Amino acid sequence: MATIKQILMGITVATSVSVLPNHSVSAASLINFEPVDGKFPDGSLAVDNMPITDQFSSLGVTFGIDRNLDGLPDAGLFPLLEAVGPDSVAGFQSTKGGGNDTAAPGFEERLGSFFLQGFSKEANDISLLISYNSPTKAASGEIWDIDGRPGGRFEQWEVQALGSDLSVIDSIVSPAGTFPLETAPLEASPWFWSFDRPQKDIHAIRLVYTGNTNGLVGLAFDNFSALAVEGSEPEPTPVPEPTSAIGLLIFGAVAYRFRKGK
Ligand SMILES: [Ca+2]
Ligand SMILES: [Ca+2]
Ligand SMILES: [Ca+2]
Ligand SMILES: [Ca+2]
Repeated sequence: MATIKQILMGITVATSVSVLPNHSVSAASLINFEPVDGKFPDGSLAVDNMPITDQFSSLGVTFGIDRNLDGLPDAGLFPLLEAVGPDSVAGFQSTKGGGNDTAAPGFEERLGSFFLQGFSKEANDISLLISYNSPTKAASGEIWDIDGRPGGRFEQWEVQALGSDLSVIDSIVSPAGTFPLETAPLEASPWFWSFDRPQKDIHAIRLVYTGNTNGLVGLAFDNFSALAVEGSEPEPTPVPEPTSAIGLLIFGAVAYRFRKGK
């Protein structure tokens, strides 16, 4: 007769199979531009105003600027790392945070210490391009501080997903920034966007400015989830509860008796 130990061994095997990890998408694909021990994944030191290009290539993406909108990064143009808080270069003005590059109250942790900004404050220098080594099905990210201006002027963005031929296959348009800034919901705050396609056909993502302000346009970009919509990652398969282990024990005992009775 099968001993209790043998039955329990069977349960152990069943249990270890049922909790095989399902970590194909992990939080590691979230790029928040926060260095770990001062460094980015490629080992480079994080320095304010440094160009961001291939520091995150180990996560399957590279960053560039696509001024001529051909889907390819333009030589000599690149987005720049920007440190939170007032310093020599400002990424965005904040009336709610009390100074340049400062998040509205409640969003400080979300912004962290660094974010990404465009090459300059000209509209065509801030078409951020994120190129994939291999296509993705989904992605998400945040554009911060979409401002309004007096006289009905506003900042606005179109986030574009580019297909295999680098044409636009999907797009999302942001809300228009509102004025006055003191009561504007997007002032010094994030606007979250996401794509979730039926198949892996996103080869690049591009942010194009569609607002109607004249000059002095800023881009502040953060919390890019390269391979999945942030927060939608699959949960690890739960460990079977004790009741199901008992069920297995009963099943094992019944199966043994059935075999023995044959
Ligand atoms: Ca950040
Ligand atoms: Ca280009
Ligand atoms: Ca700054
Ligand atoms: Ca602002």
